[in-house]
Amino acid sequence: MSITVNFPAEVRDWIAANLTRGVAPQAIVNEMVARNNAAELASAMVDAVSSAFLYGAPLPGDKLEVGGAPLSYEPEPLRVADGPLIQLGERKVRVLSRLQRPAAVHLANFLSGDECEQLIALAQPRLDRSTVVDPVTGRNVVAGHRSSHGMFFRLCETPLIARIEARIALLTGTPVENGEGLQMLHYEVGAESTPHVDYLITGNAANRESIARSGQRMGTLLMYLKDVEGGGETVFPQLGWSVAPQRGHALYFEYGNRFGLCDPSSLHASTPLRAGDKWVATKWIRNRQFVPRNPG
Ligand code: PD2
Ligand code: ZN
Repeated sequence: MSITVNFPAEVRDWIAANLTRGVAPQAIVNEMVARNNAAELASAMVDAVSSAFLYGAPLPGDKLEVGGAPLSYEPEPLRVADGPLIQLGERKVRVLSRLQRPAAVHLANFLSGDECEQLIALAQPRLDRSTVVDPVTGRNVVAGHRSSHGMFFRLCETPLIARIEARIALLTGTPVENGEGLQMLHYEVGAESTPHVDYLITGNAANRESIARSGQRMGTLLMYLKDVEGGGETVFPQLGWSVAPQRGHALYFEYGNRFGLCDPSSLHASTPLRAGDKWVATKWIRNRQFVPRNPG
């Protein structure tokens, strides 16, 4: 049986701030109990906020159902056509492998060699240190977990980019407008991206505003623009699965379901590059039209 209790916004935000700072859930419960809260209630409140973080779901409102069904992610099939070959406009791509959870497909021949080289040439002069949103302040900061250099193209910025974005839309069955601008990443020896999920965790105001403007992220397409000589694999630590970059190959994985919950098994990373360099183009796809923070 479940009961509904009041969940004051200031208590919820205090729990969210502590989780964001990395305080262990049990330590937060202990602190609440020390402040004369019932242990079951404190646990339910901390669970509700940490599950919202885990699944990229909105933070709980001012009423909480204690003893109700816990949040959990229900997997859905990939929105990509079946079969070993997929025709995307004038281009035929080959399926190398598929995975059920996270829903993923690894493709060969997604980009031509010439397209890879053109993307690199366009991005090279505009590279900067990669940044991420700081989970505490919501500001853009040079990423501790991302030691690559990067840049973003605007949507359909050049005919080449518009052509590739149309291909991505065909592959994923999503409108071009749902895509964020194409991100280019360049890794040199030693550079890596530590384990993270690509969906937006609702613990900071910048992410919540971004979700309010454009919806949650539901999928990621990684396009590899160059073979790597050592390291630099995209890995999924919860699966023990890794993908070695090869020029023209792409990896598409989906993590957002129709209930707006996201799949924590999509946790992934790029292992430290040991030799050569690595170029990758990333397309993050929202569940509705992407509206940038500073359009223009
Ligand atoms: O470059 C990669 O393999 C990689 C790994 C993890 C890229 C991203 N995440 C990303 O762009 O989100
Ligand atoms: Zn990522």
